[in-house]
Amino acid sequence: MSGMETSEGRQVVTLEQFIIERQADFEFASGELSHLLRDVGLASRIINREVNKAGLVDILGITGKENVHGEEVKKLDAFAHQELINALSRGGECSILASEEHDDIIPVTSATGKYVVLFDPLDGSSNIDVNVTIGTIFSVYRRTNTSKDIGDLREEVLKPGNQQVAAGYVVYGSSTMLVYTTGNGVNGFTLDPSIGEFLLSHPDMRIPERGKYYSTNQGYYHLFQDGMKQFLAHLQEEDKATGRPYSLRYIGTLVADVHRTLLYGGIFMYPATRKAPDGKLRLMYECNPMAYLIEQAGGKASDGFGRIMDIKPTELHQRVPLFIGSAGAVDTAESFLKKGPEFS
Ligand code: P6P
Repeated sequence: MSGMETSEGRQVVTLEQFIIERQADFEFASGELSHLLRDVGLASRIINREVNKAGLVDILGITGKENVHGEEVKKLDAFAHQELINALSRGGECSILASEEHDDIIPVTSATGKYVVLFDPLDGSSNIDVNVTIGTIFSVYRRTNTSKDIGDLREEVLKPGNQQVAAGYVVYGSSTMLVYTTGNGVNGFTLDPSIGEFLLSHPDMRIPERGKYYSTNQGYYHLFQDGMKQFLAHLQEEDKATGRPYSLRYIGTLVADVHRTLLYGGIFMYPATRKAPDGKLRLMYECNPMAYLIEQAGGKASDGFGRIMDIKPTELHQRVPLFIGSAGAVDTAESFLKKGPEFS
């Protein structure tokens, strides 16, 4: 992989260089997906700029609007949503968009692009005001028809995750990283703010076979299925041979919790509860893209009973339970859930 030489003589590879040089790996290597990924990279740099100065200008606080789920939309959410719409519409590679912040699909009328992009523009926005890591998640499908009929357009969006052609996230934390896959492994790029470029910092990311962290909101323990309670007890038992007990880490931003799981191994869980039998996380623009990334890095993603990416979607904003991380841990979680699916 050729790169740019810095003044200190170091070879660095920018996101753009990497995308172009890896283009041949991609089945539909025609350049459009490369342009699309660059469009996402541009939008995320603009969002990053606003996230970093959010505490300094009056962009915090509530817009007074609610999103389709009745949740207050903070200004940064709305800004990130609009930036992604602008970048992806202008880029011309996408003809259909969908966002957590918009109730229906968004046909890009001007473009005849071959791609569909679904995104959560600012995941974890409830953490914005306390300066905790937040993120952007995106999922890319290739169009299979050229119809402009809204019914057909909806069909183009509601595809199982196993038909994704690309997926990724941006994590706005102590540094800003973009992590993505096009089906040939996972690569991570760290933003160098001094030059405004994402530089290859984590080539060929692989999730550890086993980690030492589990991640879930224990506050809902009393609402969990019996099998989930038994799995947590299993993780907390002392057993050096299987690296137990695990430690609990929970940030409350999916992107941050899954990013840590990708780097350190272990398991993240947002399970069903008695009050929310489908869990909280969205299949199309949270669970599917994260599942694609983690599977490409050697891990697994399940709804507790089966593979996330095999779920046939019925609604754009549908929720599913999520168990994602090191393959062994996800398999063990499934074995407990299957023995104890009931809430008692
Ligand atoms: P809870 C953030 O609001 C989010 O959508 C995900 O990023 C995160 O994993 C989850 O909700 C946290 O939910 O119920 O634990 O606050």
